[in-house]
Amino acid sequence: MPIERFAIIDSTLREGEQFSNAHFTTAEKVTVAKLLDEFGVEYIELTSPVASPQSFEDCRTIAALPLKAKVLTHVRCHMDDARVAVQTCVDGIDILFGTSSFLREFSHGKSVDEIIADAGEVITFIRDHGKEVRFSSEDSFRSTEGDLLKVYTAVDKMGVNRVGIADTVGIATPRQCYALAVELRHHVSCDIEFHGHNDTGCAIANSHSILEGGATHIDTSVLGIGERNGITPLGGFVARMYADDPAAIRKKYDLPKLRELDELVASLVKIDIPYNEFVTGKYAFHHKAGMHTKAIYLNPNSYEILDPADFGLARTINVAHRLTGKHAINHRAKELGLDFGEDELKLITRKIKTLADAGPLSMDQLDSLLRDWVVA
Ligand code: HCA
Ligand code: CU
Repeated sequence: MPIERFAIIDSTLREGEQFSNAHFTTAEKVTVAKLLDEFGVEYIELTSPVASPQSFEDCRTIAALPLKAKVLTHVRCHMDDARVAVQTCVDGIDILFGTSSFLREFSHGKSVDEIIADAGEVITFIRDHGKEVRFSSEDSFRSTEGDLLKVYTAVDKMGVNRVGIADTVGIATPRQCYALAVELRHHVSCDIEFHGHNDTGCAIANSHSILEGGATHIDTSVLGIGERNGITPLGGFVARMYADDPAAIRKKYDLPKLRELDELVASLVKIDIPYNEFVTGKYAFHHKAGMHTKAIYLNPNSYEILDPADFGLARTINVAHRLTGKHAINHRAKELGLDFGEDELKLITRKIKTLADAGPLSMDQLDSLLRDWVVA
């Protein structure tokens, strides 16, 4: 599958509910789901209907909304859960079973053959109800490759729409992700989903690498919220894909909605958008050093791979500081309707740098200095 044909499974309303500060009301979930749909994610994943009575109702409510995105819920690979999940009218059900030696020893205690047998019953049941089904192996990267491939091959034959690779503990590297997808492609014909935690900051790189290896679906959440420090952030992942092919991503997603999504979810979970958040962080499009700003004025592409305008945002060029340069100052002067010759500009720049050495200058101070220079 060509890399541009990937799909996003946004899990803000499932993995994101596992974020420490998250507690979404039904109305909030509906608002988030609608905005994700307007943005254009292909799937929206919801908390298990078995989690609580309200979670069950919320699945039904969101599944009944007129969304373009397919609605999924997420349950353990267990008939008790599957029976409840099919009653919620979602489009598909993501099921999960741990194959790592840790989980086999310390969690469910089942052998690989027992896992396959249990999965068979659940998958057949879900398919018989006309729903999409995905089988994912929790903690995939600490499972032996032999066990993983055996389970994935078996569930592929049972007719799952997707197998899921889950980096539950955030241990995987981009190279491992790529290699696993390439290997898996030789064994299964269904789609391949990736769910990656971000404990060591590799979630976006892992998502991109695994797509290059042959995966098709990537789990994200708004601002990356989830267990611990979360998973692949929607904005960062979209930025990564945009860097590969801006036109394709502009067509696929309503990019200016990203800011609304980040702001909405940040306020719901009572956090600030991190200053260095991809795309929507306060300083994501700030340019400062003289060498950078000179080039940015001539061609923004020289120091920007993301065009802020595509995301409904604007760049800021910082002029009033000691790293400034005469091009930046000239530009600001022109914005104020002032015209200086080359020699004067050099003098003004030196003066500004000297003043700024004493401490930060405000834009107002800089503007006054430029205006007063004319008068003087
Ligand atoms: C968890 C489960 C999960 C599931 C991922 C998946 C994980 O909360 O521990 O279904 O693919 O990270 O393994 O989120
Ligand atoms: Cu997870």
